[in-house]
Amino acid sequence: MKTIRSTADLAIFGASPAFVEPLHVGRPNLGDKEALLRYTAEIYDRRWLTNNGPLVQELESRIAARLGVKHCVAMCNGTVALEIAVRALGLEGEVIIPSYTFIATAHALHWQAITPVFADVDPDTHNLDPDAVRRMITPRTSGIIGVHLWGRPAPTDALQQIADEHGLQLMFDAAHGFDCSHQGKKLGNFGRCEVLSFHATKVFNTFEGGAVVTNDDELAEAIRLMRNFGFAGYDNVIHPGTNGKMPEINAAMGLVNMDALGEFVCANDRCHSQYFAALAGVPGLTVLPYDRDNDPNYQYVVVEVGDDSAVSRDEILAALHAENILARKYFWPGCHGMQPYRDLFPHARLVLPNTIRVAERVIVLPTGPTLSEVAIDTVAAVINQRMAAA
Ligand code: T4K
Repeated sequence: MKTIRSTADLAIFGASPAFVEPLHVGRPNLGDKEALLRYTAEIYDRRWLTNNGPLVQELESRIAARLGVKHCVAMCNGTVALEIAVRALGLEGEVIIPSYTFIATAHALHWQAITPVFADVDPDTHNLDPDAVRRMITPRTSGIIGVHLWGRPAPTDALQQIADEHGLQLMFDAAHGFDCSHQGKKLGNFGRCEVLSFHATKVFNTFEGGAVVTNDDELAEAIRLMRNFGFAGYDNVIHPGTNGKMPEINAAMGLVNMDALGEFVCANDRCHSQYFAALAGVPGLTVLPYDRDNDPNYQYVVVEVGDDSAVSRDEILAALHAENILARKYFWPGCHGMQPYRDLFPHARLVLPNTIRVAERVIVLPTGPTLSEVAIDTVAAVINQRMAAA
């Protein structure tokens, strides 16, 4: 098998894929291995493995300080963090969310017998369209969950205004937005609370993990109780709760990765810039830009295949997959097209024209510290070659 070392090699790879090892979207970012092993030995010796251990507390303090929020409550994953936040806000009935998001945003509601109501997105930003949100409000609506998709800020002011006008709760799914800013503040400071994901595929990972961040003291207190079955000391349960705790080993990974976060973001920025330049002149393709003023983490390299493209999104994807470049079509087909929502709301698509359009156009490309310049050149060359062959 031939591994492509330069774009010139493309001419001769013939039936062999460009990469022997697949190129993945979401390859984990890893900090210093020795530091992780030292933390692991410490955990072992201390025999304190979970239940609000010292490393979890240290990680929470560091995240809160970094984001400039009063409270960070670390969790076992982002989905449970969403579920707990939804419950702590007392959401019920219907909650408005985008359909164009990872399925966890919808499931966190449905799992608690709350109806997710899908509002359309702005086709330029891929984030909730405030006018579409207004149209979906009913007497049963109790809240809105905005998603900062790709780490690009949702329209926080417009959503807050709608929430205030209608007496609704507003929270954000900031799973993609760790360490990104908006209006001079880090994401995490908007709505009543925001939810982070530290999954392996995220810019900052704790293997699995997540957190709720908030500036609201009472809410933070309730969320802390709910994370640990409602315990307020030995034998004293004062609140309904679940098990959302982050283990110490995950917090150790977080502390290690926190020290390397700057390098991860730098590598993502390098990849994004290189793709941006390499695909700039290709008719029909747009690499989504990030606003440097918002401290983007550049975790997602999102390419939109326009109507003027000679080749369809799926044809480009097939060409990439044939070369072992495992690009993805996040978040196709939108939550409304997945179960149980497809059966529950068969007409949802009628109010989601932009969602459908965007979901049919997006390709997410591999990125991150493991990607060399040659690899990115090769990915771009495969795309260019497929476009030229049309
Ligand atoms: N809200 C939003 C907006 C989200 O995007 C997410 C998660 C959540 C909420 C929920 O947060 P968590 O409960 O997950 O903390 C992945 C992630 O599993 C998911 O965390 C993430 N969003 C979503 C966008 O992406 P999949 O279905 O794409 O995962 P998978 O297994 O296909 O992995 C993606 C790629 O990463 C593959 O090409 C292989 C590579 N990979 C993956 C893992 C786990 C590795 O190379 N090494 C690994 O260890 O969902």
